[in-house]
Amino acid sequence: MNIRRQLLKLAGIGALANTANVFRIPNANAAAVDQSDEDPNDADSTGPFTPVHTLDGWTLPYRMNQGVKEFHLVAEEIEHEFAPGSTAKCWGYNGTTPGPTIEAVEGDRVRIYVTNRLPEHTSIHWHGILLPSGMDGVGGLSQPQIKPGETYAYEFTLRQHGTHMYHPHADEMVQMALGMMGMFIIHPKDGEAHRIDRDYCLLLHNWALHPGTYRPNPAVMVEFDLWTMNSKVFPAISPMVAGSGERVRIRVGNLSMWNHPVHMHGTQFAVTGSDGGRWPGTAWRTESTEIIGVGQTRDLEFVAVPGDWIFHCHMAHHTMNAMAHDLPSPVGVDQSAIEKQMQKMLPGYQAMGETGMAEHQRHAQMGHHKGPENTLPMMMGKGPHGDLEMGGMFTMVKVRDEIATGDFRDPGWFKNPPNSVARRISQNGDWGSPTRKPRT
Ligand SMILES: [Cu+2]
Repeated sequence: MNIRRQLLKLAGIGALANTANVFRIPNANAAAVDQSDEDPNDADSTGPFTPVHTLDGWTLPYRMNQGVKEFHLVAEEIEHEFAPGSTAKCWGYNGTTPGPTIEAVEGDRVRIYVTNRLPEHTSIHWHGILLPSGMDGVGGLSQPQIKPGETYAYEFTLRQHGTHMYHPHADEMVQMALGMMGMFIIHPKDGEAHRIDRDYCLLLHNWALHPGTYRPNPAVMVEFDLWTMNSKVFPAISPMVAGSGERVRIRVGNLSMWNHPVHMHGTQFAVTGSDGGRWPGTAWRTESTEIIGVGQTRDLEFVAVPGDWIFHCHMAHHTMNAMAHDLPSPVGVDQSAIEKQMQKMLPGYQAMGETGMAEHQRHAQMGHHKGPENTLPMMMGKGPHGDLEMGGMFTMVKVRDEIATGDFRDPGWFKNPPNSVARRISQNGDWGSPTRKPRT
């Protein structure tokens, strides 16, 4: 995301043009890295925070106005790309879905302007944030709806820290289905108890962007086409990069319509917090999979170990792109007769699935299955050893010894040390004498 372009865009919003301060992005401090293994909650505070890195997204600049941190969100229709080959008319904030991450510090007084450039009214609810009832953003209850063309101001003092979200509380079904949501990160006022070297955040969402269409369908309740991290699908989701030994936090929020068991390879993470703030050490859990329920956030923390480690939802359909859900299973079915019939109508048609679906990606890449326009193949992505056969909520944590602090660039594929890669022993299915349970 080009931050400069976003700043220029914000500068064009007339209501804020007349101020002494410019919007700026929160800064990292230069505190030393603390890699001790002691209970982080017992450690001395390391002072100011490490700013969050919104995967494939951006942080909303703010400006100071007489001691108040001012932000400006603009609700508007946008053109969004889920991955090259799939774009849609979505609704978001300040040009993107998810909207920019709001980042502030416990104790801050914040004023958030919300301008509505949508064709219908809206409001914003600050999900999980403790505030006066009239600032809660429920249209019709806590405030009048924000009509098209209007700007409202929300103002409150942040009395907590943690991983929070924002979203409309007006025609919520439509507005969230079209992409209106964002993260709201509040750092602890005394700094982190244990320094975090990389602080990522991402929002999980689902979209009913049916094959061949260009606008998500808000009426769909179950059968979604795209499963996203920060509104992107694999392979368009960037890897999360870290240096070996760095302490990494991944903050995950879920404003989709499903719960997502997020699983990470290569390490065990501690679940250390949520929109309830950072949990006491006695409440931490060591896991490799954590269910992020609808409307929940979770902080996952670990010390990075070298390698390419995948990070994905464990619902197997959530790591696929658009597909037909309601067909009979082709596995084990001889489709040769059907294939001949289909080829009369669709030259080049190839039946698939008799031996499983692994051939899908290869066929799609060879052009055998020209899907509808604006539709991604179900399986995508290439690794150093071949097709990855993935899509949707799937990315990688790439950890390298030589990554510099603050470098988020994709380092390419991991070079495994010699004799540490699974290897072929035989190409004969009768090789060896494995113990098998006799048939009765
Ligand atoms: Cu999922």
